[in-house]
Amino acid sequence: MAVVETKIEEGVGVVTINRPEALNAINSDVMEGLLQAVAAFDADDAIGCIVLTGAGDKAFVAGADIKEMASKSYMEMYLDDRQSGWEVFANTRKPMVAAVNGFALGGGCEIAMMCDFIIASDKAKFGQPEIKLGVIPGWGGTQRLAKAVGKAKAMDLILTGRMMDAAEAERAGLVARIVQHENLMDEAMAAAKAIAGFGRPSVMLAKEAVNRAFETTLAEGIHFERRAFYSLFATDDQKEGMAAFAEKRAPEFKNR
Ligand code: DAK
Repeated sequence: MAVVETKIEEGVGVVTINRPEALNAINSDVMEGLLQAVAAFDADDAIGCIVLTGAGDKAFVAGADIKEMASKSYMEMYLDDRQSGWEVFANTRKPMVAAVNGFALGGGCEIAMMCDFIIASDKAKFGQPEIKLGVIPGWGGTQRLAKAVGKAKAMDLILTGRMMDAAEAERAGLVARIVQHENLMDEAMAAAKAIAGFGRPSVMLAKEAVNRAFETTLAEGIHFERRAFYSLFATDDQKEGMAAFAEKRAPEFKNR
């Protein structure tokens, strides 16, 4: 069995991190497989949405592999070029949904936050426990967690290393929705299939526009949104979507 498994279902690319015996901790093999799988789905015209999850009942990802990392030197870490792959991962054009089925700790929480939104099982647990290992988050946790939950809770979690459960994560705005553990993949797939069924240009521009909110001023963001909105009137999908509404039928988007 590969440490990263993929399958395609109705326009959704599913990526499963499959190392349950180590709570899906990210070692070199997992990292390479994961980055490669997501990049391939992002480039695939047949894919409209990506779902990322962890194998087994216990963990989404319990972090980077501590045992693999433990003896590394500064230079080995610094010269490891593969880390730039996370920039690509965090900037996919297709939406990416994290289906968090258990522990999402350290790098696991950071990977979930690189996705566009998180659907969590009621058994999920989130945290940035790196402080307990003598380090700090390194895949964007200090930045994305602070933006997601605000300074107070980000400081609490990062400085104490404590975990929060799914309910607290939802209250804090980290999680989009909580579902019963048994229904997690059905719910995540239903959301992803709905997204994959919409017109690709509007989906990708919607994602781009929301992400703008985190990068720029309100006035610039609104300006960007308006121009993106106008541009969609150059697509066949806009004509089809609005005609289908008026004709009381389901639209057939062509991603054009
Ligand atoms: N790494 C390696 N193995 C792990 C692991 C991890 N992160 N988490 C769990 N495992 C392994 C355990 O060692 C154990 O293996 P065996 O002993 O059976 O061989 C197996 O998974 C089951 O775990 P436990 O026996 O510990 O299970 P429990 O239910 O008792 O505890 C736990 C569950 C999630 C509370 C516990 O496993 C735990 O605390 N895990 C570590 C969580 C953690 O500290 N995560 C943060 C890791 S640091 C970088 C940027 C970022 C990063 C790295 C590099 N660069 C820019 C280069 C990220 C760093 C991190 O994520």
